[in-house]
Amino acid sequence: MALNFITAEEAAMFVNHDDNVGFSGFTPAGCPKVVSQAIAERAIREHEAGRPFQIGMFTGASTGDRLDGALARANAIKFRTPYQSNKDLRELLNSRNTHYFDMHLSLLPQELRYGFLGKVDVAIVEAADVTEDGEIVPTAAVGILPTICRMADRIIVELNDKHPKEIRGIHDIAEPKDPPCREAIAIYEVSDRVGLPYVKVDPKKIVGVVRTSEPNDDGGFAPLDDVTKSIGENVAKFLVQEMKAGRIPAEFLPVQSGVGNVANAVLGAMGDNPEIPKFQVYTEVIQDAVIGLMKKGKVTFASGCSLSISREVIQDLYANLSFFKDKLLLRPQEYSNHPEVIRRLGLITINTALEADIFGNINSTHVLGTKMMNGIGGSGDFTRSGYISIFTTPSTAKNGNISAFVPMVSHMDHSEHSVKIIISEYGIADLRGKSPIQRAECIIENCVHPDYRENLREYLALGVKGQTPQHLGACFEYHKQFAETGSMKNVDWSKFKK
Ligand code: 0RQ
Repeated sequence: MALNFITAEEAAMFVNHDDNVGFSGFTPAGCPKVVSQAIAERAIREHEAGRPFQIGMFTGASTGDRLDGALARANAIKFRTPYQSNKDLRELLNSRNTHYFDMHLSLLPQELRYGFLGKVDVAIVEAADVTEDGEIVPTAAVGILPTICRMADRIIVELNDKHPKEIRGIHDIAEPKDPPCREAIAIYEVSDRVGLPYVKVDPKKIVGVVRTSEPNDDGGFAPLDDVTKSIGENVAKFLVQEMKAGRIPAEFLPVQSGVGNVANAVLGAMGDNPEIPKFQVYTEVIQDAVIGLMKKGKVTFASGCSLSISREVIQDLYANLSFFKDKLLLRPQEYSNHPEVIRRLGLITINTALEADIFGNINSTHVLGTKMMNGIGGSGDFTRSGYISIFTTPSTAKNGNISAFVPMVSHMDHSEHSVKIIISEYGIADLRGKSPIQRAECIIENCVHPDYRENLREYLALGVKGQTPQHLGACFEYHKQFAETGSMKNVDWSKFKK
């Protein structure tokens, strides 16, 4: 069946008001760019004509500005899930002008299949190649692409020639069978393949193919500062200690690392540390640092869901595909983040907290308990099932006026039961085998910024009885004082003293 090449504007006419639309990609990598903008423009025209136009959105994770940003600015979003990090979308959902629900990334494809989230009317997917018999080769990310393509009534392909057709072969595409009696996922080594190098769809569903040459959005990374550098070095130091103590085998364990500057710094520090041997990466987001370490031979294989790398690095990777092709695999998020595989491989998981409490609970998502930042992303998938689950965070935010360590988190994403290690620029809190009070002492002495240490010691000394000495009248004083004065410093506990 011949492919129907159309314009982005023509493609946008296949999307109707109230449709649920699934998008490929994961972070700005692999996301549609031109059809999404054409849909946003269409929404604006419809709104100007006095007609409603909003779509439900399923994505892999965050996307590029030409997808989330454009549709948010056009007020074209009925609901949106899962992770997001676009400024305009964040504003839209925090003002409750769209409905947003946050989900563990590994669960989205199966919950779509189970019918928990409604129908997928249209799938809009970026591809490096598409054939007349329905083989779609994704680009730099996979996300939920296989599931939305299978479930959707209509598929629109954005064929992007910034990604060479020769990347066919770096993807490993499969979908698990659903319960009851789901089969094991046969990934026993980071490099094991369980699927095909393309997504196979019914070609009759491909309503149009739009050609484009648009590159991915390029966030880039902030240069290392003293704080991110120290966090990275502390993570590397901790992992070396664990190896020397025999708790990490000499051949090391595969590593997962989250997204952002801290995550990039951590991997950089692991690469620079001569005591850490060559290692493998089993993660969702492969960032610049991993590619650099692959070139140096320190990372021997990387499996992920997304090549979330800068334009410069992706060009280098494509120019040297023969070097990378047998060292890289991109999988759907259902596989890159699968708890069964994470536990089997024994991953060292490293994610970033927004806020932690002194008893070891983590808030990854909500600023001051109310405003959504980005979402839980894959951090829950990895933390709960990892061999060692580490959280990193700078000890303070906003010029030192926010302590990342508070008496009680204002929203909880990861509980004390899953969090094993917390690391700030000041040091390492090893929470394994410790009671709540021991954890609190360990976090205060090792991770808290010196400006807040004595104040948190005083909180602990308020004399509350019980296994976890949380003072229910005082536990949100840091947040309350910040809302009133703009600083968490020097909270006065005297009125809570017995
Ligand atoms: O604010 O942007 O106004 O300057 O939060 O903080 O330190 O720049 O850190 O970019 O690495 O993001 C947790 C959000 C950290 C991210 C989070 C303010 C701070 C700054 C960002 P500004 P930084 P990062 C893989 C795994 C959850 C999901 C996850 C995240 C802004 O890592 O989304 O781990 N993680 N997924 O000033 C108020 C506090 C604050 C605070 C920092 N306690 N209160 N504001 N900030 N701490 C990803 C995927 O799954 C795709």
